[in-house]
Amino acid sequence: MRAFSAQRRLLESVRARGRGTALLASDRSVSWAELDDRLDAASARLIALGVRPGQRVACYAETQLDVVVSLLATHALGAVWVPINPGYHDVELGHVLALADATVVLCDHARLARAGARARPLSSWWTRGRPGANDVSDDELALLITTSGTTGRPKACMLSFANVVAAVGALSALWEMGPDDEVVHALPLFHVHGLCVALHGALLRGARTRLLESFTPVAVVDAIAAGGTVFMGVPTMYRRLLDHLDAHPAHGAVLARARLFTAGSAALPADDLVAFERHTGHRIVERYGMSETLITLSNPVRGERKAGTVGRPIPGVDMRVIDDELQVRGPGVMRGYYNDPAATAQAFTADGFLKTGDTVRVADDGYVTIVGRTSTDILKVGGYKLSTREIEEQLATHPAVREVAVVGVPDREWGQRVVACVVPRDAAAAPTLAELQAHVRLHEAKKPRALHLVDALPKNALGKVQKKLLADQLARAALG
Ligand code: MCA
Ligand code: AMP
Repeated sequence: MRAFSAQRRLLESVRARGRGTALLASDRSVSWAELDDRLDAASARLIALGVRPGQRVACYAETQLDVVVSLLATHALGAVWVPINPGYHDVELGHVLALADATVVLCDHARLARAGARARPLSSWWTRGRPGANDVSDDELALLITTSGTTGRPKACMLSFANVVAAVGALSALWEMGPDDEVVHALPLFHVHGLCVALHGALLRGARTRLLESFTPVAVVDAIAAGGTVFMGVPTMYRRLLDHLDAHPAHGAVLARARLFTAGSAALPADDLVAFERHTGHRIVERYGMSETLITLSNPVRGERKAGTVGRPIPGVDMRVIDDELQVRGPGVMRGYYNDPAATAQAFTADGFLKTGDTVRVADDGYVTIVGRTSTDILKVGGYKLSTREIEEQLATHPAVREVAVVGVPDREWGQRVVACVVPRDAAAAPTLAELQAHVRLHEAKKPRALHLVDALPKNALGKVQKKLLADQLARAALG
């Protein structure tokens, strides 16, 4: 008998489960059977809108149930889901839309006007029509995930059905996810962490998902009190949970009822792992991944969870370290960057390993520690990957700015903080931080949080700004 394709496995994991609850949102809950019906209705509507296999369906909306429904409908059609951060401004949105060339852009009402001629309302699936499904092969694209490169423009990672099903399936099996689990989902649905690890992970293993519209510590405590068993978060979320637990230590006993807490997207400070365990009895499982590779390394659920490490390769993943940089190969590694063979060629080695750009240390027992990034042009703020170049391009157009370099300095809550180092045109009329923030028309997380006025930027013999030097100087100044 022929094995199910990856796409079929993904859909069957929704279609075959019946009357139990699949999804819980603030105002309603949906059973697996209802989800199945809704995805049929949504696929009929997508077909009516002209969507065919391989075409892109973009989604520019806040977290809500209909995002999940349309995602699944897109999977059923063999079309490609392109999530867009709803916090994006026109420039960022324009880049993604130009890149994806989507047939439709599903939007919530607040965003319909911004998204151009192909925008359609996300909800209102109740039009009747014949549901569509197209079987596509494992190599066909399921997702295009945009990610910051070292230039101002994003790149899009091509993730196939096989990538998603094999890699997420392996990880969620390792984490022992199952129908008794309820995932407390507070992550954005437009990145790999929230979309693949949390949502697809739950769907593939038959776990319920409780969608929170946004993250707050109280919402997480309440969700676990109501039956949530698994929480996946970025380190900023754990920092905020810890502040909350310091103020309300009794809530530690509520969180203790969960089965599993995981962290990733940025380094979880070892102190926070220890403090969280003291409050809740739970030792967070830290893991590591990228939009380009899905999750490749994880601490174990059974076995030692080592603070300050991201564990070891998950089943199916090969890793090696060349010149301190981690390289990985495995079932989750993307097919390449969409319509960008040059960037793709640069990202891979000749023998198919992806160069992660992360500097690592490997202990004798094989546990890996992420030490930093090889490039100073990429920052992580609250788990969001940012390109300094994109921010610099906008700051450079401010009339009071002669030269600018954006660097990241360590930040307890956010991981890194965006700092603008500016040489003003006229020292007597230097720009203020507030002026620069107002000038940057990008997602909030990309706005500079501090301004450092300088007479000149340090440069090497080739005239390139020495960002590492700047960042080190600023970090030292902040400590002193
Ligand atoms: C942003 N803000 C800041 C800073 N940065 N304030 C002070 N200092 C900063 N450094 C403020 C802005 O002013 C704005 O405030 C707000 O934060 C908007 O940013 P946001 O990040 O949305 O903040 P939030 O609403 O407070 O939410 C924090 C958050 C969120 C819940 C931690 O950042 C988040 O959901 N992060 C997850 C990102 C993620 O999923 N990454 C995964 C990538 P105002 O409130 O005034 O608007 S996938 C990945 O990395 C790989 C595959 C992996 O391994 O997972
Ligand atoms: P993204 O492109 O948003 O998918 O981010 C991927 C990057 O996030 C990786 O290359 C790492 O730099 C970082 N990252 C993910 N998980 C971890 C972790 N557990 N510890 C440190 N860095 C991480």
